[in-house]
Amino acid sequence: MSDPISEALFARASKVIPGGVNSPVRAFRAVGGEPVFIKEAQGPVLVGADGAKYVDYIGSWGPMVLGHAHPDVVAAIQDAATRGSSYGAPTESEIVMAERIRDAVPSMEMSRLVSSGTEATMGAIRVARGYTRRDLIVKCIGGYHGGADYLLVKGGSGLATLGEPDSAGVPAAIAGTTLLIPYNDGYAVEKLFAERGSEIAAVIIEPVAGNMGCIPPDPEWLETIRTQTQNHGALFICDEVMTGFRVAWGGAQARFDIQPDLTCLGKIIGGGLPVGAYGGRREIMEKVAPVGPVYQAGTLSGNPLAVAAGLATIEHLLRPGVYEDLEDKGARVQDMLLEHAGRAGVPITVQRVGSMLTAFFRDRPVRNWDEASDTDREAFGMWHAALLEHGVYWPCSQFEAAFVSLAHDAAALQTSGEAFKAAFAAL
Ligand code: HOZ
Repeated sequence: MSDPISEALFARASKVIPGGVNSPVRAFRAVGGEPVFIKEAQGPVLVGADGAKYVDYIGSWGPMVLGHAHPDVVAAIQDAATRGSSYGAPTESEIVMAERIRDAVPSMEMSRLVSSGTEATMGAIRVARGYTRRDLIVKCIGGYHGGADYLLVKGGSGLATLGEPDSAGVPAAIAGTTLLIPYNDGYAVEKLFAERGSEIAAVIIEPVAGNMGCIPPDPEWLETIRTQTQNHGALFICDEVMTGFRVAWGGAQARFDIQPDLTCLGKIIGGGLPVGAYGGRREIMEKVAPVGPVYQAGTLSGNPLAVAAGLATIEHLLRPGVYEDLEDKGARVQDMLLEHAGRAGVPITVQRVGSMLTAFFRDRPVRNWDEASDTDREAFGMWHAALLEHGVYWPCSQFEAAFVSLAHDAAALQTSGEAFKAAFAAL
């Protein structure tokens, strides 16, 4: 339920922007409404076009781990901007970023900065293909790794939300280079490698699925992917665009003890500005141009403003107790959801890893895409609308993770609890 000002803006936007939005997940299609337009944000709060305030659980789909307009991040961006916004030449800050990444995520001995998570996964896959001299990649049904053609096959996120898991415009020959496995299914991994192992360049997964809602990984499944890729000369790519610096300082690979060959980052390392990174073992990353034959480039790669915002964010995350705080806040939101759903007799399952979580509208756990899609999305849509009325901006799809930030203070959590109570009671 949007306000009259957002309605007018949406009507105007729809005339000049497809669907009125610059990314489909923002369109509220899955919850049967129209998007609330945002005019500003501060800490845990989004301010709508009409001035209404909402406790924000989208967090720009992941980057805003410190909350909005954090003073350190704002100062870093302002300071960088006074020294020029792009040079197209290397800077010391990019080295600091690569060193920080390597220190936090030791599997990323070398990394390359790009301008989005999509570019990061594209870069990692091209390197994997160049390194192995193979074409096939493996992804999960319901997994989402950005907008590259060969990744828009049985995709999660907006593709799942719109019910169009395979995008038009992707040539069949390109889609044919992508093989699929269900999330958390070790047997499927073994079977696929037994059949086509010598053709597979890489398996790419979200180590915590976030684009079909939040689904934690089975440790045995991760182990199977590691073993099978190693045995068959393929690479294991962890897409940590969402989980990097989010579920632990070292990302999901630290939390779940994974040793990937390549890792993709984004979101948090840009502090809300457009950044991505891919990296891994030196021997693999030295295939990247100009040292190696795998070409990848970008005018704005390592952009000084984005790197400044990212470094300011990461510096903050080095402070003691930060991840415990995120864990506590995430657990508090989970507890409130379960308490108020329980009282209202609404069957939900809340799945959480640290400060990312999903309230699935079903009474059993969700381990893969089939189970994520077996949820009561009509109830979710009504709940979402009721939350907005009570001042909470929850991700507008059952297939997206919600994000809690360090800025979610007692007042934000109290507003959230009251909104959860009212929204579940209204169902
Ligand atoms: N990974 C993000 C949400 N699942 C992408 C956001 C977008 O598509 O706009």
